[in-house]
Amino acid sequence: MQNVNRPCNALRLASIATILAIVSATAAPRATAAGAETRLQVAQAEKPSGQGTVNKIDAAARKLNITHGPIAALKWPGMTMDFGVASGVDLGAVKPGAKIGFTLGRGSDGMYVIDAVKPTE
Ligand SMILES: [Cu+2]
Repeated sequence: MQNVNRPCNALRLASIATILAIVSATAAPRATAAGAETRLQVAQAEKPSGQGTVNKIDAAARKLNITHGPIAALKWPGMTMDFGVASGVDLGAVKPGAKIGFTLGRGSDGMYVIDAVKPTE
């Protein structure tokens, strides 16, 4: 159970490398304010989100173990893994077995954390 976060870490690094390659290939010729704004809007539109089933809740550690479907914005496949949960999310509203939709943001250590949760049924 401790190691289930690793596949996502490797994939996350791979997708960061891809993004950096794309940005460095496209940024130089169009380094205008309008170009930067367009890229920002694209980044916001692609905020990572997913759907899954809650397996375990560790309220003290603020972690959820989730079996999630593919997360397209990150090119992650579906998997079962632990996620940290941002402080603004009410874990008291999350129950084992619940089907949820969630969005991901970056924690202070750069890892993805769940920053919003809503039931999907
Ligand atoms: Cu995952």
